[in-house]
Amino acid sequence: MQGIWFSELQTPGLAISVKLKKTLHHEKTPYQDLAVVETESYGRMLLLDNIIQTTVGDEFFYHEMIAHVPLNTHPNPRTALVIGGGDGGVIREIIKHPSIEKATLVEIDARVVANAREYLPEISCGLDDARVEIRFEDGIEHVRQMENTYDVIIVDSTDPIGPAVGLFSAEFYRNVYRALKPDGLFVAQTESPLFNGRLIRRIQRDLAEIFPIARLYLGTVPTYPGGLWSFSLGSKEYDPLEVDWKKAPQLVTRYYTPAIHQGAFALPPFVQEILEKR
Ligand code: AAT
Repeated sequence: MQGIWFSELQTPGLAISVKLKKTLHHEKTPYQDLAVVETESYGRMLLLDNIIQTTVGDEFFYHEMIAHVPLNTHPNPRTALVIGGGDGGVIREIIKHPSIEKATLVEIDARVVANAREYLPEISCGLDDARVEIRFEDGIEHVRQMENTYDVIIVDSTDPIGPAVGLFSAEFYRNVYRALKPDGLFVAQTESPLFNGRLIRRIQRDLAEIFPIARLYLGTVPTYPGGLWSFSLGSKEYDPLEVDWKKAPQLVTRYYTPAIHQGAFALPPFVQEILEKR
Protein backbone atom coordinates (compact mmCIF):
# COMPACT_ATOMS: atom_id res chain seq x y z
CA MET A 1 0.00 0.00 0.00
CA GLN A 2 1.32 3.41 -0.97
CA GLY A 3 1.14 6.48 1.27
CA ILE A 4 0.39 6.75 4.98
CA TRP A 5 -2.51 4.77 6.34
CA PHE A 6 -4.20 5.08 9.72
CA SER A 7 -5.57 1.86 11.18
CA GLU A 8 -7.97 1.66 14.09
CA LEU A 9 -7.81 -1.69 15.80
CA GLN A 10 -11.57 -2.08 16.26
CA THR A 11 -11.36 -5.52 17.89
CA PRO A 12 -8.23 -7.57 18.67
CA GLY A 13 -8.64 -9.17 15.23
CA LEU A 14 -10.17 -6.45 13.08
CA ALA A 15 -8.91 -3.10 11.84
CA ILE A 16 -10.35 -0.35 9.65
CA SER A 17 -7.77 1.53 7.57
CA VAL A 18 -8.05 4.92 5.91
CA LYS A 19 -5.47 6.57 3.69
CA LEU A 20 -4.28 9.89 5.08
CA LYS A 21 -3.52 13.05 3.16
CA LYS A 22 -2.13 14.84 6.21
CA THR A 23 -2.35 15.33 9.95
CA LEU A 24 -3.90 18.70 10.71
CA HIS A 25 -3.57 18.68 14.49
CA HIS A 26 -2.40 16.44 17.34
CA GLU A 27 -2.40 17.08 21.08
CA LYS A 28 -2.75 15.43 24.45
CA THR A 29 -5.71 16.96 26.27
CA PRO A 30 -6.22 16.49 30.02
CA TYR A 31 -8.57 13.60 29.11
CA GLN A 32 -7.35 11.98 25.90
CA ASP A 33 -5.08 11.91 22.89
CA LEU A 34 -6.75 14.02 20.17
CA ALA A 35 -5.98 14.16 16.46
CA VAL A 36 -7.64 15.68 13.40
CA VAL A 37 -6.52 14.15 10.12
CA GLU A 38 -7.42 14.66 6.49
CA THR A 39 -8.39 11.36 4.83
CA GLU A 40 -8.70 10.55 1.17
CA SER A 41 -12.13 8.86 1.29
CA TYR A 42 -14.04 10.47 4.19
CA GLY A 43 -12.57 13.98 4.40
CA ARG A 44 -11.57 15.25 7.82
CA MET A 45 -11.69 12.80 10.71
CA LEU A 46 -11.58 13.24 14.50
CA LEU A 47 -9.66 10.63 16.51
CA LEU A 48 -9.68 10.29 20.30
CA ASP A 49 -7.17 7.79 21.70
CA ASN A 50 -6.79 6.44 18.15
CA ILE A 51 -10.49 5.64 17.88
CA ILE A 52 -12.54 7.18 15.05
CA GLN A 53 -15.15 9.51 16.56
CA THR A 54 -16.53 11.09 13.43
CA THR A 55 -15.68 11.93 9.82
CA VAL A 56 -17.06 14.67 7.62
CA GLY A 57 -17.92 12.01 5.01
CA ASP A 58 -20.10 9.70 7.11
CA GLU A 59 -21.10 11.66 10.25
CA PHE A 60 -24.66 12.26 9.05
CA PHE A 61 -25.70 8.61 9.47
CA TYR A 62 -24.92 8.68 13.18
CA HIS A 63 -25.86 12.24 14.11
CA GLU A 64 -29.23 12.11 12.34
CA MET A 65 -30.17 8.76 13.86
CA ILE A 66 -29.18 9.62 17.43
CA ALA A 67 -30.99 13.00 17.29
CA HIS A 68 -34.15 12.72 15.18
CA VAL A 69 -35.46 9.41 16.52
CA PRO A 70 -35.91 10.75 20.08
CA LEU A 71 -36.85 14.30 19.01
CA ASN A 72 -39.61 13.10 16.69
CA THR A 73 -40.82 10.63 19.31
CA HIS A 74 -41.51 13.57 21.66
CA PRO A 75 -44.50 15.58 20.34
CA ASN A 76 -43.11 18.95 21.49
CA PRO A 77 -39.44 18.84 22.61
CA ARG A 78 -38.42 22.22 24.02
CA THR A 79 -35.33 21.40 26.08
CA ALA A 80 -32.61 18.94 25.07
CA LEU A 81 -29.38 17.83 26.72
CA VAL A 82 -26.45 16.27 24.87
CA ILE A 83 -23.81 14.48 26.93
CA GLY A 84 -20.47 14.18 25.10
CA GLY A 85 -20.85 15.12 21.45
CA GLY A 86 -18.25 17.91 21.57
CA ASP A 87 -17.92 17.87 17.78
CA GLY A 88 -21.36 19.53 17.65
CA GLY A 89 -22.99 17.10 15.20
CA VAL A 90 -25.91 16.21 17.47
CA ILE A 91 -26.49 19.87 18.35
CA ARG A 92 -26.60 20.75 14.63
CA GLU A 93 -29.40 18.19 14.17
CA ILE A 94 -31.30 19.20 17.35
CA ILE A 95 -31.61 22.84 16.32
CA LYS A 96 -33.32 21.77 13.08
CA HIS A 97 -36.40 21.15 15.28
CA PRO A 98 -38.46 24.34 15.47
CA SER A 99 -39.89 23.46 18.92
CA ILE A 100 -36.43 23.52 20.56
CA GLU A 101 -35.95 26.51 22.87
CA LYS A 102 -32.76 25.40 24.58
CA ALA A 103 -30.10 22.78 23.78
CA THR A 104 -27.43 22.16 26.42
CA LEU A 105 -24.15 20.45 25.52
CA VAL A 106 -22.24 18.91 28.43
CA GLU A 107 -18.82 17.82 27.17
CA ILE A 108 -16.03 16.83 29.54
CA ASP A 109 -13.18 17.91 27.24
CA ALA A 110 -13.12 21.56 26.11
CA ARG A 111 -10.39 20.71 23.59
CA VAL A 112 -12.79 18.56 21.56
CA VAL A 113 -15.11 21.54 21.08
CA ALA A 114 -12.21 23.93 20.29
CA ASN A 115 -10.79 21.59 17.65
CA ALA A 116 -14.20 20.87 16.14
CA ARG A 117 -14.78 24.61 15.80
CA GLU A 118 -11.41 25.06 14.11
CA TYR A 119 -11.20 21.99 11.86
CA LEU A 120 -14.73 20.58 11.47
CA PRO A 121 -16.97 23.58 10.64
CA GLU A 122 -19.49 21.42 8.73
CA ILE A 123 -20.15 19.48 11.95
CA SER A 124 -19.71 22.18 14.62
CA CYS A 125 -21.64 24.92 12.79
CA GLY A 126 -24.65 24.77 15.15
CA LEU A 127 -22.67 25.48 18.32
CA ASP A 128 -23.03 29.24 17.96
CA ASP A 129 -26.82 29.16 17.71
CA ALA A 130 -28.46 31.39 20.35
CA ARG A 131 -30.42 28.42 21.78
CA VAL A 132 -27.22 26.47 22.56
CA GLU A 133 -25.47 26.45 25.93
CA ILE A 134 -22.10 24.69 26.26
CA ARG A 135 -20.82 23.46 29.63
CA PHE A 136 -17.49 21.77 30.17
CA GLU A 137 -18.45 19.27 32.86
CA ASP A 138 -18.67 15.56 33.48
CA GLY A 139 -22.06 14.40 32.18
CA ILE A 140 -22.33 11.89 35.01
CA GLU A 141 -22.18 14.70 37.59
CA HIS A 142 -24.48 16.93 35.55
CA VAL A 143 -27.40 14.49 35.50
CA ARG A 144 -26.85 13.70 39.20
CA GLN A 145 -27.66 17.34 39.95
CA MET A 146 -30.62 17.83 37.59
CA GLU A 147 -34.25 17.08 38.28
CA ASN A 148 -37.32 17.39 36.04
CA THR A 149 -35.34 19.53 33.57
CA TYR A 150 -35.12 18.04 30.07
CA ASP A 151 -37.59 16.77 27.48
CA VAL A 152 -34.90 14.78 25.66
CA ILE A 153 -31.44 13.60 26.76
CA ILE A 154 -28.99 12.25 24.16
CA VAL A 155 -25.82 10.47 25.24
CA ASP A 156 -23.27 10.82 22.43
CA SER A 157 -20.35 9.34 24.30
CA THR A 158 -17.06 7.64 23.59
CA ASP A 159 -16.84 3.87 24.00
CA PRO A 160 -17.19 2.57 27.59
CA ILE A 161 -13.59 3.25 28.58
CA GLY A 162 -12.01 6.06 30.64
CA PRO A 163 -14.35 8.95 31.54
CA ALA A 164 -17.27 7.36 29.64
CA VAL A 165 -17.50 4.14 31.72
CA GLY A 166 -20.06 5.63 34.12
CA LEU A 167 -22.26 6.74 31.21
CA PHE A 168 -23.15 3.07 30.62
CA SER A 169 -24.19 2.27 34.23
CA ALA A 170 -27.62 1.62 35.76
CA GLU A 171 -27.00 4.35 38.34
CA PHE A 172 -26.46 6.86 35.52
CA TYR A 173 -29.70 5.76 33.82
CA ARG A 174 -31.61 6.28 37.08
CA ASN A 175 -30.20 9.80 37.29
CA VAL A 176 -31.15 10.40 33.65
CA TYR A 177 -34.70 9.32 34.53
CA ARG A 178 -34.79 11.91 37.32
CA ALA A 179 -33.28 14.66 35.14
CA LEU A 180 -36.06 14.13 32.57
CA LYS A 181 -39.46 15.80 32.67
CA PRO A 182 -42.44 13.52 33.51
CA ASP A 183 -42.92 12.71 29.80
CA GLY A 184 -39.24 12.83 28.79
CA LEU A 185 -37.12 10.28 26.95
CA PHE A 186 -33.48 9.52 26.35
CA VAL A 187 -31.22 7.81 23.83
CA ALA A 188 -27.63 6.59 24.11
CA GLN A 189 -25.23 5.19 21.55
CA THR A 190 -24.71 1.59 22.67
CA GLU A 191 -22.02 0.16 20.40
CA SER A 192 -21.93 -2.69 17.88
CA PRO A 193 -24.48 -5.54 17.86
CA LEU A 194 -21.79 -7.73 16.26
CA PHE A 195 -19.10 -7.14 18.86
CA ASN A 196 -20.83 -5.79 22.00
CA GLY A 197 -23.87 -8.05 22.39
CA ARG A 198 -23.43 -8.58 26.13
CA LEU A 199 -23.18 -4.84 26.79
CA ILE A 200 -26.32 -4.17 24.74
CA ARG A 201 -28.25 -6.90 26.57
CA ARG A 202 -27.25 -5.55 29.97
CA ILE A 203 -28.16 -1.97 29.03
CA GLN A 204 -31.56 -3.01 27.65
CA ARG A 205 -32.31 -4.91 30.87
CA ASP A 206 -31.29 -1.96 33.04
CA LEU A 207 -33.46 0.38 30.97
CA ALA A 208 -36.47 -1.97 31.11
CA GLU A 209 -36.27 -1.84 34.92
CA ILE A 210 -36.13 1.96 35.01
CA PHE A 211 -38.30 3.16 32.08
CA PRO A 212 -41.85 2.06 31.14
CA ILE A 213 -40.68 1.92 27.50
CA ALA A 214 -37.23 0.55 26.59
CA ARG A 215 -36.24 -0.11 22.99
CA LEU A 216 -33.25 -0.82 20.78
CA TYR A 217 -32.81 0.56 17.28
CA LEU A 218 -30.13 0.22 14.63
CA GLY A 219 -28.42 2.41 12.08
CA THR A 220 -25.52 2.21 9.66
CA VAL A 221 -22.27 3.99 10.56
CA PRO A 222 -19.63 3.07 7.98
CA THR A 223 -16.57 3.97 10.09
CA TYR A 224 -17.66 2.30 13.35
CA PRO A 225 -16.82 -1.35 14.13
CA GLY A 226 -18.96 -3.68 12.04
CA GLY A 227 -20.68 -0.80 10.25
CA LEU A 228 -23.98 -1.50 12.03
CA TRP A 229 -24.60 0.53 15.19
CA SER A 230 -27.06 0.31 18.09
CA PHE A 231 -28.94 2.98 20.01
CA SER A 232 -30.84 2.36 23.25
CA LEU A 233 -33.91 4.40 24.07
CA GLY A 234 -35.69 4.79 27.40
CA SER A 235 -38.98 6.69 27.53
CA LYS A 236 -41.43 7.64 30.28
CA GLU A 237 -44.47 8.07 28.05
CA TYR A 238 -43.97 8.30 24.28
CA ASP A 239 -43.38 5.19 22.18
CA PRO A 240 -40.98 5.72 19.23
CA LEU A 241 -43.13 3.32 17.20
CA GLU A 242 -46.24 5.48 17.58
CA VAL A 243 -45.14 8.81 16.18
CA ASP A 244 -47.89 10.96 14.69
CA TRP A 245 -46.04 11.75 11.46
CA LYS A 246 -48.60 14.32 10.36
CA LYS A 247 -47.43 16.51 13.25
CA ALA A 248 -43.67 15.89 12.88
CA PRO A 249 -41.52 18.74 11.53
CA GLN A 250 -40.23 18.66 7.96
CA LEU A 251 -36.48 18.08 8.27
CA VAL A 252 -33.72 18.40 5.71
CA THR A 253 -31.70 15.20 6.22
CA ARG A 254 -29.45 12.85 4.25
CA TYR A 255 -30.18 9.51 5.98
CA TYR A 256 -33.09 9.85 8.39
CA THR A 257 -36.69 9.71 7.13
CA PRO A 258 -39.93 8.63 8.87
CA ALA A 259 -39.68 5.26 7.07
CA ILE A 260 -36.08 4.78 8.24
CA HIS A 261 -37.18 5.75 11.78
CA GLN A 262 -39.83 3.02 11.78
CA GLY A 263 -37.56 0.49 10.09
CA ALA A 264 -34.69 1.09 12.52
CA PHE A 265 -36.70 -0.72 15.22
CA ALA A 266 -37.04 -3.87 13.08
CA LEU A 267 -34.40 -6.12 14.64
CA PRO A 268 -32.76 -8.93 12.68
CA PRO A 269 -32.94 -12.39 14.34
CA PHE A 270 -29.31 -12.28 15.50
CA VAL A 271 -30.01 -9.04 17.41
CA GLN A 272 -33.29 -10.37 18.80
CA GLU A 273 -31.29 -13.34 20.09
CA ILE A 274 -28.86 -11.01 21.88
CA LEU A 275 -31.79 -9.48 23.77
CA GLU A 276 -33.48 -12.76 24.61
CA LYS A 277 -30.42 -14.71 25.74
CA ARG A 278 -30.39 -15.45 29.46
N1 AAT B 1 -20.40 12.65 17.59
C1 AAT B 1 -19.63 11.46 17.63
C2 AAT B 1 -18.47 11.65 18.53
C3 AAT B 1 -18.33 11.03 19.70
S1 AAT B 1 -17.29 11.81 20.78
C4 AAT B 1 -17.86 11.50 22.37
C5 AAT B 1 -17.45 12.62 23.34
O1 AAT B 1 -17.83 12.21 24.65
C6 AAT B 1 -15.96 12.97 23.41
O2 AAT B 1 -15.76 14.28 22.97
C7 AAT B 1 -15.60 12.81 24.91
O3 AAT B 1 -14.72 13.82 25.37
C8 AAT B 1 -16.98 12.93 25.56
N2 AAT B 1 -17.12 12.30 26.89
C9 AAT B 1 -16.60 11.13 27.32
N3 AAT B 1 -16.95 10.91 28.60
C10 AAT B 1 -17.71 11.98 29.00
C11 AAT B 1 -18.35 12.34 30.22
N4 AAT B 1 -18.28 11.55 31.31
N5 AAT B 1 -19.05 13.51 30.24
C12 AAT B 1 -19.13 14.32 29.16
N6 AAT B 1 -18.53 14.02 27.99
C13 AAT B 1 -17.83 12.87 27.90
C14 AAT B 1 -18.89 9.66 19.98
C15 AAT B 1 -18.06 8.62 19.30
C16 AAT B 1 -18.53 7.19 19.44
C17 AAT B 1 -17.42 6.24 19.03
C18 AAT B 1 -17.91 4.86 18.81
N7 AAT B 1 -16.84 3.94 18.46
